[in-house]
Amino acid sequence: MPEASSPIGGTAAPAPRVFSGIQPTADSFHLGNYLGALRQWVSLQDSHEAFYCVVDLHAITVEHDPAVLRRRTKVAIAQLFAMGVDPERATVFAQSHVPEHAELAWVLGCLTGFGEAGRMTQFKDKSSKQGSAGTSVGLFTYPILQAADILLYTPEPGPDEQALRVPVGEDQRQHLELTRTLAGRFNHRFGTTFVEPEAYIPAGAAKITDLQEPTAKMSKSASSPQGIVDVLEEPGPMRKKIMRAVTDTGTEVVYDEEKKAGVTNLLRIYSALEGTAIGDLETRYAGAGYGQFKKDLAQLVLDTFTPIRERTLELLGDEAELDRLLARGAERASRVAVRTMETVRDRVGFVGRGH
Ligand code: ATP
Ligand code: LTN
Repeated sequence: MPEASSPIGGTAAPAPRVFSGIQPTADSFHLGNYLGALRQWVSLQDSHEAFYCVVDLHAITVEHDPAVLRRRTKVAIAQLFAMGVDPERATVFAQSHVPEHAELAWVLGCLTGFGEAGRMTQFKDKSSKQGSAGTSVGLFTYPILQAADILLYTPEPGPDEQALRVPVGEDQRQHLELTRTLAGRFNHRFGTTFVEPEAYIPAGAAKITDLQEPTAKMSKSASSPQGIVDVLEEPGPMRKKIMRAVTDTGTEVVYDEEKKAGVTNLLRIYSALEGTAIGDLETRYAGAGYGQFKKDLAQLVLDTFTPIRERTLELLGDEAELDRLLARGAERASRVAVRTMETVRDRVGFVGRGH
């Protein structure tokens, strides 16, 4: 029997690994990112060897401004630390600092069918918004780069192999399935190299919807400013947005995905932030009306995000320190990525450089 895993630094078997990535495509992360993914990043670092990546290569799959990308990458990193990702325990880095990501993506791309890549729903959504002239090949191969991100950090496969967990929101499930398929295909053709990663999707908070359009995902690129609650938002506007969130006719605070999508979304957010079951919230607000419910929810969101905003601004005030932390993350990530890539090159049949 394999020994139970222990926290990093313990003496038993090594901790399972966790890998996740987020794009620096906005001036702030939002409530959906926080509840669907980032909050798990923080809690998983206690029990896992964690690798967290700001995926700037993915961010150029749509048109971008270089200066804006550079700033957003720094803001993204600062927010991760402000939320509680600990640079001592977790490896936090920028994807472009570790060139093996692009190299493995090429190899995996050569194992991916054209039709298989064409079935990715995120590509279909995003390319329909860009129009065919604006859709890059990079947007098409985006999920393959994501598979490479994850598989570079594979633990050693074998009978006692450690898990490779990937905390993401529900919208990423299909990309995770593709990653598993590609890992299995590579292993089958070239010998067992990768552990198949597992999606780690939080129940309940996996999909937070737009405050103004409660059937659509809250999204950095698609939501209107009124539909999205930014982590770095000022308290005044944040409160207003929640008070103005679309609810439904009627007054009862009850969960009903079909008939009351707006209230249901707010209940999910409340439940995830406070750690209270939805049923208990329904009881608490029975007969109280939407106003009181929204007012309390706004306060809860403010209490959660205000310290994160303040800490982010503080961290951004010391760029030299942020750069130092990024360099350290890149160095740690490279140690793993370089080794995986050496094995991949050898298995695929590339001639060694013969030192
Ligand atoms: P974009 O609109 O640019 O695609 P996004 O807002 O969807 O961006 P991503 O950078 O794609 O954000 O996602 C980062 C992480 O947050 C992913 O793990 C994703 O699953 C999760 N996530 C994004 N939006 C939501 C949401 N509305 N509810 C739950 N999780 C979400
Ligand atoms: N595609 C993801 C971002 C992402 C990612 C990853 C997530 C890129 N590489 C690796 C998990 C693991 C998104 O759009 N949210």
